[in-house]
Amino acid sequence: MTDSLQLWYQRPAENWEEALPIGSGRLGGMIFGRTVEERLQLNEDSIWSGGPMNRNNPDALEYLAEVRRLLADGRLSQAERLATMTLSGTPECQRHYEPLGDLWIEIGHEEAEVSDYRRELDLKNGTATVSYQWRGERHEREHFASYPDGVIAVRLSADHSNAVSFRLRFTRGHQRFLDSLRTEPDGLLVMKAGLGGADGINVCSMIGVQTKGGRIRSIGEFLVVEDADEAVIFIAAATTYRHENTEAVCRETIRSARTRGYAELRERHIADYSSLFGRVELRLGNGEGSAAAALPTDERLAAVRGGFEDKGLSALYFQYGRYLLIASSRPGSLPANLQGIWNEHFTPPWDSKYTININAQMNYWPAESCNLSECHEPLFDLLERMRPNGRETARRMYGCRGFVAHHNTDLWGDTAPQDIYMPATVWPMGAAWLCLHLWEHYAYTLDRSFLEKAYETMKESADFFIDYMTETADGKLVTMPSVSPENVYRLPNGETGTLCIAPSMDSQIIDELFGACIEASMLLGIDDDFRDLLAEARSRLPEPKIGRYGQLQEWLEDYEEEEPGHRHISHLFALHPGSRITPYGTPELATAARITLERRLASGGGHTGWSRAWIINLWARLRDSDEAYGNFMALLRHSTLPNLLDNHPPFQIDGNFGGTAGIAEMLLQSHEGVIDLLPSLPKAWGDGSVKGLRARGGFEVDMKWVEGKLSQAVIRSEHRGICRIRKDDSRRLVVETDAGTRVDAGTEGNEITFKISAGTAYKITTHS
Ligand code: FUC
Repeated sequence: MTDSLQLWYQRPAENWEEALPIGSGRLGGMIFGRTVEERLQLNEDSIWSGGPMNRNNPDALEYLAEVRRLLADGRLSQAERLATMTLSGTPECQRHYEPLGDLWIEIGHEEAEVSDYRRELDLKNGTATVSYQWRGERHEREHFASYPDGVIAVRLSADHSNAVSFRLRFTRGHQRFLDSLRTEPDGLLVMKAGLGGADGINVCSMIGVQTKGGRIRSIGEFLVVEDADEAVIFIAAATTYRHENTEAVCRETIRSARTRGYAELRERHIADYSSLFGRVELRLGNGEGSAAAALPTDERLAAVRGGFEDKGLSALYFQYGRYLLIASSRPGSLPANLQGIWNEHFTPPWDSKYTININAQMNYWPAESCNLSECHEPLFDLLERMRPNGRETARRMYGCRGFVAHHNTDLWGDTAPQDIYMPATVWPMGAAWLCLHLWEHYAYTLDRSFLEKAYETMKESADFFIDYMTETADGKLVTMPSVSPENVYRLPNGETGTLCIAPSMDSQIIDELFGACIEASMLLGIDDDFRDLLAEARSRLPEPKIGRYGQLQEWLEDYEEEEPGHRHISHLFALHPGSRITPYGTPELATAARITLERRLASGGGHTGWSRAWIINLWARLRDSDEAYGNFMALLRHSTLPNLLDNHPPFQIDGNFGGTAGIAEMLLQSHEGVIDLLPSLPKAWGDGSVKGLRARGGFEVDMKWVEGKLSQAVIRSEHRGICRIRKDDSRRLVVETDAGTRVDAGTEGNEITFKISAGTAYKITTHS
């Protein structure tokens, strides 16, 4: 049976890019599905090298005025030369993420003797299975990562008795990166490692085996299972980042898992996981994709690369993004990093940490719209850890109040600049952008007590900019120095530079941040004076400008771009994820944004997975369904690995999350205070339905469409209030309660408005 919510393959994974991810937010595993020697590549989210550091550059404040003066005088290269020394972190690099290790299960079933092989990841239950025929026996392995029980569990079984035998070994960097490894007589393997660096983290991991029938022996580094009817492997890990006695924690986790047993753990896992995953359903097309679903996922992807339309794969990709967020970000875990939690490298690309000039934020774009609001929480916890550090950075490096972060952070919430790399390093906007996620969470949930706390954080970020911004001769308030991530401009004399005054993105982020603080303070009925101060400052921010090509300007000046197809599209922040530029509200700016996108794409833009994913969201906001869809296809064709993980290249998870968010954005928008049903529905998705998407204002929305047009929507809210819906064509919208009572809806321009009571479902139908 092939379910449309499965990724499946007919061969074991040859490499990491083909293996399948499972995760509980804190623990992660990549399953290769091999039959001779299985590899489970393991991660724990707090395995990072080294302790917290104070990297604030002690010389920054002394030279800040000089950097500013050089910049204002147009002496760019001198400004940059000084900034590389004074405005970088000391040392330049934050901490990095590392793997837990590998579990090797030596089974010895030679591939030549294996038939009827299937490896699958079931998104409905959050389980991964490998099954095959070997010498007349059916063998199966099932895996899941349990959030409620804090373990990864693997069950090995066969349809014959005494048929389960294997040898098990744990390695960490070929045993170069661990301090002790020992087995205990009752089928337990214990590993300990110090992760290096002053005040560094230590990890303990335990692997516990339980069998039905047969024998378990502990020999040297190995656990040996012989002639069992069934065996279960439980994997626990804990670090000193969270626990003092990691060994006791692991021992208790394994003890409790063994006591409950596999079946109960599995039941608890599925109940927990599906309570999140099951909130949203998406069907694209009329089931005509089911023939494609009978193909293995890698073959489906290859067919799409060849131009085949596979709506089912698009829906699968969407749900996979939701699966990955649940698997890499749960309350209490660290946020999803550049690789989610799945990383096999000891020195991973970009340290597998948090790049906060786009990537970490993109990871959370689907959190609210795709009904996984609680998966957003780890990002807020990280932001709170950044706050005291960012306060220190603001004071020490810039002499400012408030708190600041630059373009990277790590598990300690480090806020000093990262790298000595001018296109990225000097950018004081990371925390401000993250603060907007707090506001988004409130906008979707209307959780007032959350807002009360979040407001203090947002306000402290705003405080920084009140102090950091300087005034230009014509009275504008500008960030200085800063960069437009990570692009380079060219001056008429051929000189190139990055450091600048008020790149467009900065003004746009500050505009949204101040706007959010103003609204929040009004909602909470506090801080009148501060609100006035912000409103005044906000009115003096540089406005978005249209440049010589009709494009939205990336910088305050209409500079030429050194690389017009650059992957970052920072100056379209106000279109997405911001909300200041909209086709209805600011048509000229929306046109300029379109020209910017066209120029980027014509010059080879969208070449990294996340860049392509951002472009999808931007087109969806411009209500251009053809472009949104075309770029989504390009994401599948050019930036997706056989296991459907995003390929920057290399693997980086943001494209998955951005792609999923982009699909939600095509189906439903709510950033203008009005609910927009199917604002950017691709023609290719002619008929379909979706259940459980979320809209700002506390709404949950189901929709059905036929031949590209809405046929019915159902809207629910846990809050009473006013519901505004955009009406996009001449058809009438009729609103009824679920009990069938007609609801009076006012029409104004292209909107209908009606009162909504908490807990009632409202059905909206279209009539010509
Ligand atoms: C930013 C991007 C790169 C990459 C890195 C992790 O620096 O410009 O493309 O995604 O983050």
